[in-house]
Amino acid sequence: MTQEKTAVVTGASSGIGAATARALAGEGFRVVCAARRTDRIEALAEEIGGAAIELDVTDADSVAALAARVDTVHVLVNNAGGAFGSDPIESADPDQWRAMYDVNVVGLMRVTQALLPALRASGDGLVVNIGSTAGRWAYEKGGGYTAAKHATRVVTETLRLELNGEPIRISEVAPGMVHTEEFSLVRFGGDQAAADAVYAGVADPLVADDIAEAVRWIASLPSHVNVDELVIKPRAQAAAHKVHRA
Ligand code: 8X3
Repeated sequence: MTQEKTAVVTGASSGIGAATARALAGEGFRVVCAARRTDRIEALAEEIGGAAIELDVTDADSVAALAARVDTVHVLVNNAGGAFGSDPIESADPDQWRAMYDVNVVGLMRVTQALLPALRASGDGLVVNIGSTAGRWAYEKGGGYTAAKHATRVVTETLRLELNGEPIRISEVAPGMVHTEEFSLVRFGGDQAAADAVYAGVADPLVADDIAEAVRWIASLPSHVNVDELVIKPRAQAAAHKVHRA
């Protein structure tokens, strides 16, 4: 059976998702770019010769509609996610915490559930979950996000256990400080100065392409090689609280 290999990337409208879609297309995959903002994913799909499918990972019908349009998937990159708010636990907004759990954890679970038949149909599937160093350490005013990303990590491990014996690899790529156009801006509710302060004085934070390259590499490995987890930080970041600033 000859077939072009298909990759699905969620959250493909910007940042790590868009860069990963480009990198996988460069690796020869037909990439389904999935996200809410159709104008962006349509432009990206045209650029890389892939397809665009509107997707809201927090909406069960939207996820079902995606699954109905793909019958074979070799690579699923669960990238859709984000941080909302930067309050200490004492004053944190439960709705923001729910929203973070919904997109980073339940959304990932929903998409994975829905695409498992297509991953199995490939005969050689790979799921790459985009986690975070926030799934490895705690920091003040990040409780809702770090809790969600710790969950992403555990869900990834659980899936690997549950699918053991099947021809599906399960990886987590966990980036530290990545300077993308939207991540911090969204976290700080559109406050550009607050978003810029995250990266102030840091000579070279990671960029989306750095993480995309890691996903591309994992997807390029022989089928018996499972990269369980890959933590990637910029040289300037030794730990959550240890970032070298000029
Ligand atoms: C993003 C990394 O440092 O903002 O996932 O938690 S951090």
